[in-house]
Amino acid sequence: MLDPSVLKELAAIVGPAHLFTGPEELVVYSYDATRTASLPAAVARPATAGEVSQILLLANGQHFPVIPRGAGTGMSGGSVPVRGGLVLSFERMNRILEIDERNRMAIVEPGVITGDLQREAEARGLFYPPDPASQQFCTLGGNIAECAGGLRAVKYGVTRDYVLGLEVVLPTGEIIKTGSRTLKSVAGYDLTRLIIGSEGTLGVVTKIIVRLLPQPESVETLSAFFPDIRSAGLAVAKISAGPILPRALELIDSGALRAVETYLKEDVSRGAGAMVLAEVDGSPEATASEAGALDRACREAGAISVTRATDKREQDRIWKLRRSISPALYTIKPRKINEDIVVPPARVPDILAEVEDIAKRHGLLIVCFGHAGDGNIHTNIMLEEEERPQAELAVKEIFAAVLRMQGSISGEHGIGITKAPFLPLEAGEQALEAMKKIKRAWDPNNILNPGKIFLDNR
Ligand code: 2HG
Ligand code: ZN
Repeated sequence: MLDPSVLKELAAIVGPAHLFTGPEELVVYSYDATRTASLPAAVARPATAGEVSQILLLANGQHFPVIPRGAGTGMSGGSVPVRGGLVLSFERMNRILEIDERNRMAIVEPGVITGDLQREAEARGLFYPPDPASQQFCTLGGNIAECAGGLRAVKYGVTRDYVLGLEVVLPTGEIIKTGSRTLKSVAGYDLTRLIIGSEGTLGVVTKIIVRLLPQPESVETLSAFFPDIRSAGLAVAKISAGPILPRALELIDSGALRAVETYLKEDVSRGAGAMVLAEVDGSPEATASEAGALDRACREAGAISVTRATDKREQDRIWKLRRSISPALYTIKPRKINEDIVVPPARVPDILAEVEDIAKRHGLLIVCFGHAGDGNIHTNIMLEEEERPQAELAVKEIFAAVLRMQGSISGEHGIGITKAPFLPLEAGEQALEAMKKIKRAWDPNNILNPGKIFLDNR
């Protein structure tokens, strides 16, 4: 609940048309892609950094939670208002302010849809590489909060590799700038990187400077089908250890293949046991020769068939299939616990074998797919509600195996609420305390997105 006098002040800051308190509106802003929901007391849609600053000053004085929210496509509960309070939604701060072609940079507001920036860049012969599977719906502000990755991360890196600077409103209301409009800068602590991936717990991003690359001249996509996940894993390991760095290297197991085929009503795999998708880019000569080498590597690992596509429409069809897996999995069972574990790339076959073993021992269906080229596997435990206890045991065992292999419990979805109980296992007590100290220093009243990352930040 927010005090009526607070609601009045909020309405005065953003304008009454941009403050919502009606039950239907609150429901819309209560959940993310984890399908976990918790109602906020109100939703505000600010239009400027100045308005965000006034809101945070008010929240800091009155001690109510503020939860920044992009498009709600997050996969760890990062934008779910678990302690009520005020959701800050950025639908009105959705402008691409500038594309600086000469310096290959763009200045955007946090509510810009990632796919819109990609299209605008492309129209100018430029390229914004980070491509989370939800790129047509998610926002750059949300991508920064969780340090989103995507399919091209294996070659091009993740969101943090493209952000040069930010405008951020601190929980205590100050508006600061981090980084600069340059490709390099070592002027003081790297606050840009501290904010990226901090899941909206340290500051509210109101402006973003990103780096763009030249659009690659040519792109070639390979789809390879395998009899089983082992041979597909072997192909990934072979390619990862070889001299070619594909811009995407994805693995899809049989469960994910069947789900997406049902969802899209298309028989793409003709009963294959696994699929590997790879993409290379560069000059036409280089892509042709690299695609040829990857084709051979897949066949040597046991591929049943390999097809190559240079046609954009065919490539879009293939990637649509891949990007549809996450929602398609709900055709198998009503619930999913999706993890985004990441291991050193050479351990991909080992972690796949471990997960298969864990699934067998607990009698669970665990679907594996994703960014195998950079070691990031989406392990989705598909379940009926009554299977939850076994699923929770399986999660613990999967994380233990990942940490034994010197991996990480989250490659790109963040800790949020779903992984908060497990962060201490990976970070260790002292590093966790160092993180909490930062949180306490920046947000002394714990108003910004409380209940995320840490189970308790005192
Ligand atoms: C993807 O790569 C997303 O498709 C979603 O990160 C993954 O649902 C998932 O597990
Ligand atoms: Zn992913």
